[in-house]
Amino acid sequence: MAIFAKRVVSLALFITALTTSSAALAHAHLKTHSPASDAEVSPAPQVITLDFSEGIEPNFSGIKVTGPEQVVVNVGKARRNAQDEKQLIVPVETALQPGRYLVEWHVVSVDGHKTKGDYQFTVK
Ligand SMILES: [Cu+2]
Repeated sequence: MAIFAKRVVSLALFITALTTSSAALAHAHLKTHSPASDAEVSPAPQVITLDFSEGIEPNFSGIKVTGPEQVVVNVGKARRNAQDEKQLIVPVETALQPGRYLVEWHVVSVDGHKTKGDYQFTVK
């Protein structure tokens, strides 16, 4: 009987997890980006592109890029790919010197929810 009760509880937890994760799918999660996480790239990228799971609002979305010695990189205004509302494109306005870079992103998806995260890449 106790085993049966445990199974009922774990089934309930499983269903809760499924429901929660499908609700979370409505937010814009970062799927892929260029340069990729922990990539070593050469030449230095002139744009940074981020692909999300949902459409995003470019006016409320953007990135901050920090380079070696905590120097903040000048980036242009984030825009959305005209053909793909899930892709954010950010021009890099200075030539990146070799070193490791931190990209901190924040977006608002078309449903109004905010998400954020960060990753790093290296310029060789
Ligand atoms: Cu959402």
